[in-house]
Amino acid sequence: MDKSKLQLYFIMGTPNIGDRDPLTVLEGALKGGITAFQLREKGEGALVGAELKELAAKCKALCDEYKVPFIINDDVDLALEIDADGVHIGQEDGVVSEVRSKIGPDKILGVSTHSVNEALTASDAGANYVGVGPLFETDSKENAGAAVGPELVKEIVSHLPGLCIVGIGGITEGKASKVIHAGASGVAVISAIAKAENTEEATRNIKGRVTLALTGVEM
Ligand code: TZP
Ligand code: MG
Repeated sequence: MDKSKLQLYFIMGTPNIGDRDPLTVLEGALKGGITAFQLREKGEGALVGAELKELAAKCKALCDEYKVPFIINDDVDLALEIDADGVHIGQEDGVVSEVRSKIGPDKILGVSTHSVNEALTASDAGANYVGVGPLFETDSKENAGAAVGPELVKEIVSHLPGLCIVGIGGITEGKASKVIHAGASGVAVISAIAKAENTEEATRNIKGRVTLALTGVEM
């Protein structure tokens, strides 16, 4: 896939944003320069059924306006129903090769991985990119497991240099460059954008750090 689409990958669901309107938060992030968006509707109060489908369709329409890929977490059927650009699954969410067959060759398929072996297996089975983490401590995911540090990104890159990797878990503006320097194509964040007071500004700041780290012109 086009690696540049992973530079700043925003993940959000309604449980991450309190009382705020998800489309307002998403539009702020799009204006600030996110390069991909994943709707991850999980946890207490998460939307399901028709409400989820309605939100997903609105998020897709908004992402389309900004030409940013729209990816759905876990729900392969919903991704197909609303013609999302892709789907992201974890290790317990199905067999990667089966999901690839179901969505066809053109949609983006991302897989959460926690080791070199999982990354290799996902890549062989048709994943376009792997998520690696949690790199740092996070409150955004239950049972996320221990923080593995950017070193795991480095290790996976050394074994699979062609693989698109996005780091995830506890990534802030201040930590983004560490993740890129470890060899990731980009950073995936929930709270650094979803919980920011000014969504657009926070997004722009993180994006700036990622861009600088990728071009190697930091001072
Ligand atoms: N997978 C591993 S850590 C995580 C997910 C979905 C949560 C990331 O959220 P935050 O707020 O950016 O730490
Ligand atoms: Mg999952």
